Amino acid sequence: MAIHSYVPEDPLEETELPEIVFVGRSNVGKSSLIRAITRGGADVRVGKRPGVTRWPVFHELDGELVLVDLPGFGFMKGVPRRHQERVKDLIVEYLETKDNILFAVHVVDAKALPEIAERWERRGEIPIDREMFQFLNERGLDPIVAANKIDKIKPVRFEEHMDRVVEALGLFPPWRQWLDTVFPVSAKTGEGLVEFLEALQERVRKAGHPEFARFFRTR
Ligand SMILES: Nc1nc2c(ncn2[C@@H]2O[C@H](COP(=O)(O)OP(=O)(O)OP(=O)(O)O)[C@@H](O)[C@H]2O)c(=O)[nH]1
Ligand SMILES: [Mg+2]
Repeated sequence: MAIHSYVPEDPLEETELPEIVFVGRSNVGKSSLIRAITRGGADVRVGKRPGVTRWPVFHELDGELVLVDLPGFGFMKGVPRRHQERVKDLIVEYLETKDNILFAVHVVDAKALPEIAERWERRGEIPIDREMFQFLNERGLDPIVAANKIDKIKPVRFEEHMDRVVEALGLFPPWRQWLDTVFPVSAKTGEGLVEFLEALQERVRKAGHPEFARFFRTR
């Protein structure tokens, strides 16, 4: 497959091609995951130039389907709050405006999410990931959750930890009842990627594009 990675001038106007959007907080591993599922084919560094870092990066597969690496929302180290707000607005506008999105992949840091969410709840606030997950559902974007960085979770704690991950998203535990929605993965070790790729195949078929399943082969 041929992959063309680029930063579009105006992401809202850019393309009529079907898209799969990758959304999630900063640093959860959106770009790493895109790199992993394309077996390194996607050049995820294109967005890393100063000034364009916080803009969506498009990875066009065979000129037919676009994987959109949206900028990370929420806290970003060393980035002014005003800018963080602008990024969030851009993401919401993007998800509200575009009508060529097949579905969304909501990437979370499975290791860090429970504690972050529990901290927000103690302050009486709705965790931002729960808000985003609900928004994606309401918007009809049929989100699939990539619970990334599972290599950082102690195996003996895994089940209990994943229950807290789904709770952070507003879903009821046990997490195993969400096996068609929540996929524990590690972009670093490759764990869980086969199941995640199979889910992507199923989703593009469901979205009426069986021809795109070839982009997500498991070998
Ligand atoms: N241990 C571990 N680290 C990971 C994994 N995936 C990504 N990382 C690391 O997490 C950091 C962030 O990864 P990125 O892929 O840049 O995250 P991102 O969501 O694209 O971040 P932004 O573009 O800033 O929003 C990097 O240091 C990665 O090496 C994983 O599965 N396990
Ligand atoms: Mg990134």
